[in-house]
Amino acid sequence: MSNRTFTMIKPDAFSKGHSGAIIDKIISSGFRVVALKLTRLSKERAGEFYAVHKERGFYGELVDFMSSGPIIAAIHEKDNAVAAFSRLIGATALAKADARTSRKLYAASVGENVIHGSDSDENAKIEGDFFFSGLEQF
Ligand code: 3AN
Repeated sequence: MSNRTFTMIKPDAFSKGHSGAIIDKIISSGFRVVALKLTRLSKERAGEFYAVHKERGFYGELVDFMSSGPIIAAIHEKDNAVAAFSRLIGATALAKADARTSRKLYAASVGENVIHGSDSDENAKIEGDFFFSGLEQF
């Protein structure tokens, strides 16, 4: 089991002023920051990141939203990171998100849900490599 996961704090977190609180919660929950950057996705790069969802009805909306403003991309480390981070941010289906998770507190909908977390060790590596390179030594 890998001890790293990848996250993006999404444009809605910035426009609503919640990005700082979300990062604070991640760090105070014991995740070490391996890499972190404030950046922006072009439509093309957002489309590439979410290519696995290309056939889904919400793909265009997702690409537009994710390229609409700044994001923070980050890699975090903790024991059993993927599962621990998923619990921390809350379920995609908001009705199932635990109280006090970032999604329960701040998400407006299943699409505009303030934060992404990798769903497997394999995807954490692929997604982290999409934004960062040369991190093996850290
Ligand atoms: P997650 O990334 O939370 O595991 P997925 O993999 O089902 O969720 O979907 C990827 C992303 O696509 C979600 N984080 C969400 O932003 C967006 N998304 C999922 N379902 C919808 C939907 N019905 N309408 C708009 N966006 C959606």
